[in-house]
Formats: sequence, C-alpha cells, structure tokens
Amino acid sequence: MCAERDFNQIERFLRGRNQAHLLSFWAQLNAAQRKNLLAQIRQLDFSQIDDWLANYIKKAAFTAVAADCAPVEPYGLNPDSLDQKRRYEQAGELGKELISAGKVAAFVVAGGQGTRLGFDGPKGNFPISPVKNKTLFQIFAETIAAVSEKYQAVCPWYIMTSPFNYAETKEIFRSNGYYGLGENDVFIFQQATLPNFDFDGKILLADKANIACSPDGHGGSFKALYQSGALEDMKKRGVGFLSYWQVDNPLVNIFDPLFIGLHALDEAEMSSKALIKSEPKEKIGNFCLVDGKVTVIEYSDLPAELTEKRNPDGSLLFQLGSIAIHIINCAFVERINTTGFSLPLHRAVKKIPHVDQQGRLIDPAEPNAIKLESFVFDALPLASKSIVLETLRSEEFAPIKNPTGPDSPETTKQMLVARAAAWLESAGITVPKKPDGSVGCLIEIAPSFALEKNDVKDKVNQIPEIKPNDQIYLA
Ligand code: UD2
Repeated sequence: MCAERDFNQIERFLRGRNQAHLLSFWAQLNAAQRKNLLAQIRQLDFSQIDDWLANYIKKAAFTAVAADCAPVEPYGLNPDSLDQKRRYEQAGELGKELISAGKVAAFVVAGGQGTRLGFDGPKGNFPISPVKNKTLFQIFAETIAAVSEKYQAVCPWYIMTSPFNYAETKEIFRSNGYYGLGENDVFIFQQATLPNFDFDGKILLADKANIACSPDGHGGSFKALYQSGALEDMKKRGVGFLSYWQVDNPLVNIFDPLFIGLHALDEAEMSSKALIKSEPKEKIGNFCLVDGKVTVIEYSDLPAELTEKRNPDGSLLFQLGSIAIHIINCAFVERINTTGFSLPLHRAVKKIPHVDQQGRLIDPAEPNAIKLESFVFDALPLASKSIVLETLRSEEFAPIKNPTGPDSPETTKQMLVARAAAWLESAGITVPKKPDGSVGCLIEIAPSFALEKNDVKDKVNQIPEIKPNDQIYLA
C-alpha cells in the first residue's frame, strides 16, 4: 500500500523529469524489487542531474585550457644545489620519522572495472610477480608488512573498492588471511556510483529492477573516505598522511620517506610524483601550472600544440607525466568534504549493457551511453600547496592496463625483473644478460628482502651466483 503511494508520487516526479521509463516494468516486479528500485531512484541527486544533462550528457563538456598554462618545476631526481641536498636529507629523515610514528597510511584505489585488461574479478587479484606469481594485492600487502617491520610501526591500509567488486575483494582478503596483515589494519570500503545515461539524457536500466550505474571515478575517493568512516579511523590512529596509488602498478614505492618528507616540510596538502613522458602523447596526465596552481590535464584534454611544444633543447615543454601517486593530507580530505567543494565531472562514452523499453537485454557492440566520473587529480588545484617530485619510470611505474602490448602483464613482469636486476647490480652482483642487453634470467625480490636499492647492499652474502635462465627468488 505504502509502496503504491510512493510509486504514484515518484512516477509523477519522474514524468516531470523525462525519466518515467525507470518504472516501465513496475507491474512485473515483486515487492522486494519494487522497494529496492524506489530506494535507488530516491538516491539519485536530481538537483545535480539537470546540470549534468546540460553540461555533460547532451554535449561533450569543453575543457578550456587556461592561457597561462605553464610547465611545473618539480623537485628533481637529485638535488640541484648544496642547499637542496640538505633539504633532501632533512626530508628523508622527516619522512622516516613520520612513518615510524604511524602518521602515514597506505591508500590504494581499486574500484575500477578493469575492462581493458579483461580480467575476471578485482584487478588486485591479478597474478604478476615474475617467479612466485604473487598477485598485486599480495605484493602491496608484503610491502606494507615489510615497512611496518622496518620502521616498527603499524601502517594501516585503506582500500577503495566499488559496489561491484567490494564483496569479492573482501573475500579475497579473508580467504588469504589478510596476507599476514592484521585484519583491523586493512580497511576495505566502497565508493559511490553515478547513473549511466543514453545520449538523450535518459537514465538507463541495467535490468527491469535496477538502474545502470558505474563507479563515480577515483575522485569519488574523497567522499568515500569521509562517508565510509575511513577518515574517522585515521583520526583515531593519529594518521595524518595518505600515500595514494592505483591498484595496477606493482612498482610503486608506497612509503617513500623522501616524498613524504618533502611534502611535509613544504606544508603541502596534496602532492604528486611525476616522470618524464616517453612520448608527447603518452596516455598519462600532464602536469601544468594553471593560475599558479599545480594541475593535471589528462592527455586527451591537452591541446596538440601544447602536447608537442618543445624547449630550445628539444625536450618537451610539458614533459612531466602523472603516474597517479600522491601524498594527501587527511585534513585536506576533511576540508574538501566539509566546505562544500566538489570535483568536476568528466564524461566518457562507453558500451553499457541495459534493458530497452521492451525489456530486452541489450549488450551493445558500439558505445551507446555516457558514464560520468571525477578524477582525484582535480583536487590538486584546491590544495593550498602542492609539490611535484620527479621519479624514474624504471623504479616506480609499470601499470597493467592491457592484455597484450604496452602496459600489459608481459611488460610489467619485464620491468619487475629489470628493476630487481638493477638493484642487484648496484650492490655489485653480476646478472646474466641477453645479447640485446635485457636480463637473461628471472629475478624476484620479495619486499621482505629489500624495499629499495640500498637494502640489497646489506644482504649481498645471501645472494647466490646467478646463471643464465635461472629463476631467483630472494625473500
Ligand atoms: C590513469 C590516469 C592517467 C595516468 C594513469 C597511470 C585518469 C583519468 N588518468 O589513467 O593520467 O596517471 O592512470 O596509470 O585517472 N578507479 C577506482 N574507481 C573508479 C575508477 C578508477 O578506484 O571509479 C581506480 C582503478 O581501480 C585504478 C585507477 O583508479 O586503480 C585508474 O583507473 P584507470 O585504469 O581507469 O586509469 P587510466 O589508465 O585511464
């Protein structure tokens, strides 16, 4: 009875909004489905939907690039003066102190749908380590355990999932005993979703009883950290800084004292690591200064003349690419949530399965719908201060995006092996090479053995002689 009254009211409201089709199959739904559908409709923020329709759905939003867009001056790979050398040393020490004091938490975003890779299940469960085939989640967990051991500190890990992979992710951690981490120190939570629209602005139905929606983008992490209670948990623990990374990059140096220390010394609110792009159009965001603020402009939004523009020495003017590694102050997450800021939305045209008005399930062969999402890097210009630290691709960036070719499991494994070999060579170990110069064996260094190059130097006597085609696992 009550559902019937609600139905009439909501139907009238939806008709006024040109969205009454959401109730097309009402007569075929059971009581639970009806209740659930009404709840989904009530959750839609119609005060915003008009704005989305006008600005993102019915036309592609135009991303104007400010006229005063300038390159960012990063902290370099090495200090460029004696003063800066002292600053790097001071920062490194401060970073270590902050980690030891339990002020830094790990924060991975793992709510994406991983459609390009075509892997069934949460991407974090993808097996990637070259010898032991450890999954991404296991590599990160072992890294966090090794850092906790090294610094004698509890380093909590916050993992953002989406409603589509939350239960599976929880189960992966449960069935793997949280990879040896304390269950209470692994906080898995969900980001929100946004509805999918057809090109006329109609919200799609995933099936007769459910609205089609997608995760709201990694920018949704600001809201999700706040609403899930993760931020509250950090406050209780005295955590002040989040080390943010993406689930697809096993090379990430999660607790980098230099990065954390430079960020803290400069009293920044959100900072980033950057590398020199491999080519002008590499598919990573571009660091730019816009109105004096550090900003990331996605590769698809930077105009070609700026993408290709070069300095007199031939280097790219906008050569710094974003690898989605950030330090974010917990107080900044709170400020964004409590002062009414909101991140802009970005529009993506996608193939979205749905039911049509006849109730037929459509699995489109061509892009048919619009997905909206926000990007975490759009928070950078909102930060009172933001620093950028340059890093090396070979040390920190090998994302798994595609099943084959560039940024695939094959290239990521090669880079894991190459980094391990470089760490061993820096400690004076001879590593067999193929005629083309690539590594002639498989090497995997567990985080428990070394978290960085310098850790290897203390353990050279534990490393066996390495022969061509060997499979070496150091733990
Ligand atoms: C991202 C960056 C790009 C570059 C590159 C480095 C954007 C728009 N671009 O490109 O500039 O830094 O990464 O690898 O981000 N995710 C969620 N929830 C969502 C959507 C994504 O948690 O709703 C996570 C996802 O699980 C993954 C990460 O965000 O860990 C990146 O997502 P992506 O693979 O879609 O990003 P990509 O490759 O377009």
